[in-house]
Amino acid sequence: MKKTWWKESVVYQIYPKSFKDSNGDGIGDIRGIIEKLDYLKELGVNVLWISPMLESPQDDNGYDISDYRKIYKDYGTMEDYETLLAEAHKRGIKILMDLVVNHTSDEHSWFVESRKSKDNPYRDYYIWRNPVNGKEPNNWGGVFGGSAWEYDAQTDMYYLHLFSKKQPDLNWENDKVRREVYDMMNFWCEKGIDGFRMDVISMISKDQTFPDGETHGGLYGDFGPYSVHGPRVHEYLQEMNREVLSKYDVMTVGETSGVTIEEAQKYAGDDREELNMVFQFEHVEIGGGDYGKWTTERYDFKEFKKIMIKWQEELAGKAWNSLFLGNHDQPRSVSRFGNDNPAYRDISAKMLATCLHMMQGTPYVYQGEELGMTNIYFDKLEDYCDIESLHYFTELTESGRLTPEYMMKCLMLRSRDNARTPMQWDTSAGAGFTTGEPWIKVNPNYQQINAADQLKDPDSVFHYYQKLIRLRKEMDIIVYGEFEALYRDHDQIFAYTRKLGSEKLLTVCNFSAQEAEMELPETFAEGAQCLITNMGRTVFDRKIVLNPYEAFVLYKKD
Ligand code: TEU
Ligand code: CA
Repeated sequence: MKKTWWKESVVYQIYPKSFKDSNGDGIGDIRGIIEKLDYLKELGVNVLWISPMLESPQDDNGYDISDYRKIYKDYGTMEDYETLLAEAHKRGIKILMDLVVNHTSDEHSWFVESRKSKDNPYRDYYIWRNPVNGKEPNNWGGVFGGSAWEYDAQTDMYYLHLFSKKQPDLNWENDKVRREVYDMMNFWCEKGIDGFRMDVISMISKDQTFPDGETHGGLYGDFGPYSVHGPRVHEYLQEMNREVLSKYDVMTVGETSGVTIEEAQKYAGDDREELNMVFQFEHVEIGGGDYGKWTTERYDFKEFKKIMIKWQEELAGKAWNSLFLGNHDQPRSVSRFGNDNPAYRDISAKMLATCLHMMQGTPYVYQGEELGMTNIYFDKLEDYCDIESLHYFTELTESGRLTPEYMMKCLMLRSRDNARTPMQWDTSAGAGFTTGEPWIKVNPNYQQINAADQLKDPDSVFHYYQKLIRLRKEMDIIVYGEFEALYRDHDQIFAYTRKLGSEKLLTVCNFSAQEAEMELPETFAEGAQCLITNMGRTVFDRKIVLNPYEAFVLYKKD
């Protein structure tokens, strides 16, 4: 297998609004990130993916960009950004920019021009369609609820927005749009960034006939089959690769929700000149009910295990995996896949980290995950800030599909705001995130869960992550070893081996709050060395009774 730095990296995702506020206005900023670079260095990560920091009216916290060459004023200046790049590079840390080019903000100058008239030179930068029978051009619903089309009286036409109406979709069919995007990417590469995380890159090409989608009993039609992995997406990415990516030593990861194994190989296959890897979402989309993610049902462990194993096995030798359990759109991983009850919080956070970080692929740590930060469980609608949560609360309760009480429970478990509460740095007011009033409430458990305490405690979740990251740096087998699943049908245990030459590794994780019995595979029953354990186990007999959420990794060299 070809060795490259991005296969050997551990990425840390920063959500800048909630990471560290340096000037007391309650909003995280670039100076704040610079202050914490030493913390990240100590954790051991070597790549940062920072969610969008460009000029934006913040309808979707920066995923609505109004100027691709300007830093958002509340985050700082271009000079601050250049300092951040230099300071990160000094510490051996690379920076990925979040590239949001499926859509812009409606306040971007291109859209301001585009909506002015049908013959404006920027008209075709976006997707405009005539009304059909006085209504929307088709039945597509947007990802945040409502129709995906917005009527614009100025020219009596509709524009497409797969996300909020303040996020009009760019028209990638237009050569000029693609040229603008590549020029902008080159601009940032020249500035010295080290790669891109590409926002909903799988949606940039749309079926130009814009057919109605299936409603599956819901209010709107599904645009999926016509604009996810659309007809020209691979052609565009190959062009982007020629025009930009191939000219620099950059790392790329595409956000491709709904991607299948076959499709992932097209985006990120070793032999294709598109992206380095993609995010697949099957494991975080388990258990979608009639209303997608809005359900209180807990995930099914066996289903989860099956999906994780499938991606390990089927991409092996063909494309590279990205490994994650959380991000800024997902609930906190310990609350969702582990157990955030104080009795099990630390131990299950460590178990989840063990399971993920010993797999093949590039691991992504979402800010605060290295502390075992949990969901916030807001019980008042006023506390929520995210447009997705607020839009769906209205849409699903007003249409009588879900009761307000049930929807509040869904939000507690699934709202994106769970991941967006401020980083918990210490026990001071504002959790050390801000000296002012934070833009979103701090989780009150910052007194128990915070970086300052964990840095002092050698047994903390932080130090456990630090060790996992160090092991990956030191051992090729963790990066390149061949994956093999064990006990596939066990309903509590997730276990697998890795193999490289004469080296072998065994990872064992108990995903349940009950004890679990197992038998060690023969090779590991004698003379194996324990690389890491979340419970201090020292005896590894043939028969083992695992404690709730116990995890360990054994190593053997023949
Ligand atoms: O997310 C894409 C996406 O599909 C998400 O909307 C996802 O389905 C949803 O968050 C699950 O609840 C990306 C960004 O990660 C997200 O933050 C943006 O809101 C979105 O694109 C639009 O740019
Ligand atoms: Ca600030």
